[in-house]
Amino acid sequence: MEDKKSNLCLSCDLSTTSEILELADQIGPHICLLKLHIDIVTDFEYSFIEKLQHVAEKHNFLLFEDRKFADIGNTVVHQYRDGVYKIASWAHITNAHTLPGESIISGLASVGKPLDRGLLLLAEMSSANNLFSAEYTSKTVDMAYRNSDFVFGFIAQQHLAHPTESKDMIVMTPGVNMGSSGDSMGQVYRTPDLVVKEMGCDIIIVGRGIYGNSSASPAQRASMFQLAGWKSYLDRIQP
Ligand code: 6AU
Repeated sequence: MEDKKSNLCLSCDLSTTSEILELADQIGPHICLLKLHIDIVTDFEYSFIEKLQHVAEKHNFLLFEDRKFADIGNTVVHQYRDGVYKIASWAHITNAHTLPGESIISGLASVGKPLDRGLLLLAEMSSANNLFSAEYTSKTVDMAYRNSDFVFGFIAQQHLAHPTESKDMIVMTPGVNMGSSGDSMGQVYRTPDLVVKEMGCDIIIVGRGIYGNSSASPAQRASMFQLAGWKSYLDRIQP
């Protein structure tokens, strides 16, 4: 983030490997992180991962697989490590729901920690009328701090503090756009300024705001989000 003056994560929800690689290369200079849903890629082959890693190294960003694990420990071990995608072998960061309880974290940690990976917990969501409650969020925060050798932050809509721990965790926030308040399927958008400066979030996750319908190019849009996100961040930490 510091090196690139960017707290922008591209949510690269495209379904072919060529589109992803092209967008990653165009947007690469503006982002600190690229988030994928690898299971929506229609022409996946493992060689794609090597190509993506090459682009990530070229532009100095990390890879985040938005897998939202949500099963028992033993099952998530396999989902994270095995199968076609071998997520743990390439994704620096992944995320999980805490609904199944803390064993989901120990399962994922058994695979991810030896590989120096990190986990985000879903503590809140951006979608309208979701079932997250203040109690669920606060229990998720507790779980994160109990497992802070592997969990380093949250997917959430605001800064989340622990009642007694002073160390901060990172908050990555989806549902960010400019000039749109949502989509027709329940997504709710807020601006970079609102989420970073007012709500205390650290990283903005932006998908269609960058590559959706617009007269500006994705690189121009990404540059706009990078500048807006970073300015809001600096305004917050050095007012
Ligand atoms: O900017 P968008 O609306 O095109 O894309 C938002 C991205 C999608 C969602 O799967 C994801 O962010 N997301 C998440 C994540 C990152 O876990 C949680 C959430 O609450 N809302 C949300 O949109 O790839």
